[in-house]
Amino acid sequence: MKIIYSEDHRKHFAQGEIYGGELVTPFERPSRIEYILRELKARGMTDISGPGRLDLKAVTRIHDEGFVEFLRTAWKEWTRAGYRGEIIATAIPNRSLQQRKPRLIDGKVGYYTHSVETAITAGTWEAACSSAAVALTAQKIVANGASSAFALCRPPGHHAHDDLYGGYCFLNNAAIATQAFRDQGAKRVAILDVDFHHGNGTQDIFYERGDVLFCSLHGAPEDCYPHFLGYKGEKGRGKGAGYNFNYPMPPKTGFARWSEALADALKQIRRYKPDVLVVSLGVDTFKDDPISFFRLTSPDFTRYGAMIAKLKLPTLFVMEGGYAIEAIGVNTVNVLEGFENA
Ligand code: SP5
Ligand code: ZN
Repeated sequence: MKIIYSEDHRKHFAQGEIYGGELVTPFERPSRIEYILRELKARGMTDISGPGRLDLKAVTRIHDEGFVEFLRTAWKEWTRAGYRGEIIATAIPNRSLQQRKPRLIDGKVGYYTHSVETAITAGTWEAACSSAAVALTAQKIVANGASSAFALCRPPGHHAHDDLYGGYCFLNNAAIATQAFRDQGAKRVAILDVDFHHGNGTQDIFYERGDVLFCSLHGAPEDCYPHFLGYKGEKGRGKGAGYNFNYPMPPKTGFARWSEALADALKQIRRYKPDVLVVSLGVDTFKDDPISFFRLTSPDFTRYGAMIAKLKLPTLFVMEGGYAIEAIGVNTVNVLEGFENA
C-alpha cells in the first residue's frame, strides 16, 4: 500500500489545549505521526512519499472561500492586534445571536469555530494545507487504479465543516478527497468514519447529497464530544435523505458490539454500490485512549481492517484521531495490515 506523508505537519504544534479548565499540552501533537511512521517502517510498509502541490481549488470545492481566507490570514491579524498567545476563540455566535462575520479578528475567530479546545498557531495554515495535499495525493493514487492508499494526514479533518474549524481539525481532508473522486468521475463515494468521535464536519458537508454515503461509528453524543451531532435519527435531508448512518454507542463499548455496528455499516455501503470507499481512520477507539471510552484492543484493529477489505472496493484511508501515543502506531498499522492481508 502506498503511503503519503508530509513533514510539514510539524508546523502545527499548539502549546495549549483547553481541557477541564486548564491549558494542557494538546492531545493532538506532532509525535503521533512519528509513532505511526516508525511502526510502518518496522513492518516493512516503506512505500512512503511526499505530497504534490496543493490545488486550493480542490479545497474550495468543499470549504467556504471566506473561511479559507480566514485560516490563511488569522495568525497575521492576531499578532497585528498585539496578542502574544495562540488563537483561541472567546465568543461564539450561538443561539439567538447574529450569524454575521465581524471585522475584528476576535470576532472572526469565534465566527469560524465550533470548539475552543483547538488553537491556531503561526504554522497552522501551512500544516493544514500539507494535510489536505497528503489526502489529495493519496486520492489520486487510488483514482489512478491502486486498490488502496494511506493518507497519513495531520492535522486531522473530520470535525471541520465547510466554514468551521474545531476538534483539532481545520480542513476536512476526507471530504476534500471525496469531492476529488466525484470530480474525477466517480459516481458514488462512501465514507466510513471509524474515529471514536462523530464525524460532524463530514456529515454536515454531505448531509443533503445522495452522491456521497456517510456512515459513522462513535461515542454517543449524550456522553462525549462533539456533543451536538451524531444521533441515530440523523439520516440525511433532501437529496441526501437515507444516505447518512450514525452508530452512536455508550461508554465501555467493546469489539463485540462495535463490530456489529461495523457489519451493519458495511451492509449499507455494499447496498449503496459506491465506486470507491474513503475511510476516516481514527484509532481513538482503543481501550487506553486518554480522551475516549471505547474498549478496542490492538488485535481488534487487525480484525476490522480485514472486515473492511471484504467490500473489495478501492479504498483510501485518511488518518484522523488517536491519542494513546505509544499504541497509535501499532493500532493504525494493524488496520492497514488487516486490510492488506485479508
Ligand atoms: C480528530 C479528533 O479525534 N478530535 C477529537 C477532538 C476532541 N476534543 C475535545 C476533547 C475533550 C475531551 N473530553 C474527555 C473527557 C474525559 N473525561
Ligand atoms: Zn477522534
